[in-house]
Amino acid sequence: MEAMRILLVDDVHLERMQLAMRLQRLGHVVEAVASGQDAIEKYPLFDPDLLLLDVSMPDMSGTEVAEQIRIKHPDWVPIIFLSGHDEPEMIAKAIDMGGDDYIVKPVNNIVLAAKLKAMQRIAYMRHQLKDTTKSLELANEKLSQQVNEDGLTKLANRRYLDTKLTEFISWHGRNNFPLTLIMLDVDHFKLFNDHYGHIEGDRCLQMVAAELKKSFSRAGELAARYGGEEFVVVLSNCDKTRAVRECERLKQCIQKLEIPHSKSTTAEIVTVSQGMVSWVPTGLETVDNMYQIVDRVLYKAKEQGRNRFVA
Ligand code: GH3
Ligand code: MG
Ligand code: MG
Ligand code: MG
Repeated sequence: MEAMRILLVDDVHLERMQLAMRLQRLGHVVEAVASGQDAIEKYPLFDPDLLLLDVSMPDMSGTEVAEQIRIKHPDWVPIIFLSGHDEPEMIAKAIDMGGDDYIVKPVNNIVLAAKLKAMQRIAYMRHQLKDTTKSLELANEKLSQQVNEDGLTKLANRRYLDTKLTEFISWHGRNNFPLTLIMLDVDHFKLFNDHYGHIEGDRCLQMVAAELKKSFSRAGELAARYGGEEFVVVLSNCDKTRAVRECERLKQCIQKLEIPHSKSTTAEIVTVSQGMVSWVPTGLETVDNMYQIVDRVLYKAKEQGRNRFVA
């Protein structure tokens, strides 16, 4: 049996000393105290693996001590009560009050060792369960993040965008608030890839995405990768006046990145074109309807010479 840190509480000096010695002989580290108050004070300092608690003590009974420790320290530590009484009601009550087991005095050595072993086994299984639960929670968290995230840019992905936009449409429809949808497309990106290579192309998308993430990180704002070199921004409760300002600001932000693009036929740097729609939804629009509409507007921005937005 592995050594345990045992906090022993008994008001009778001789009994306490004898039991402490026997526990030490079994290889355990023992802290022995004479009252419930001492036990409560010692508990956090000693940090025991197990409590041996005398039930009958003058100032504070063992069950009261157990109750207080259970309230103060939610992290479970096994408690074994010690008592000269072997009436079934006493045993049942002690266990009701938060005890895990009960040993009748005089304490028999074999029974003591066996019960310590049982508690140790439970504590060990509990630790294992906790570890497993923790790693499952972490894995779960990571997974649900990955499900909604685009791997390259770490922006929300298309799947998340579809879900959120659907919610936004019905909420704004119900509340009669304006909703804004912006679709952006990197200009001459095929030429960029052809000239600088796919890796640089990926880096360029990451930089544009980081800018979007920074620009639209408040509540009610969502930036997502729609697909390829196309992104979508959704702005809750945003009318056309504000949306125009946002598009202009975004255009400037991307320009300020000054990502060289020597093969662009419209600028020397990477730019984006944007299509924007602001409307008060009826609530019946589908996301595909809306993508189609905003894509048509984006096409106009391309036609008109790129590095601009059309509303
Ligand atoms: P336009 O200004 O009209 O938008 O021209 P464009 O060249 O940007 O448009 P086009 O749709 O012809 O090309 C888009 C290019 O984007 C083609 C495709 O290879 C590239 N692309 C799409 N996804 C990725 C990606 O994840 N990484 C990289 N490096 N390139 C991508
Ligand atoms: Mg006593
Ligand atoms: Mg495109
Ligand atoms: Mg493009």
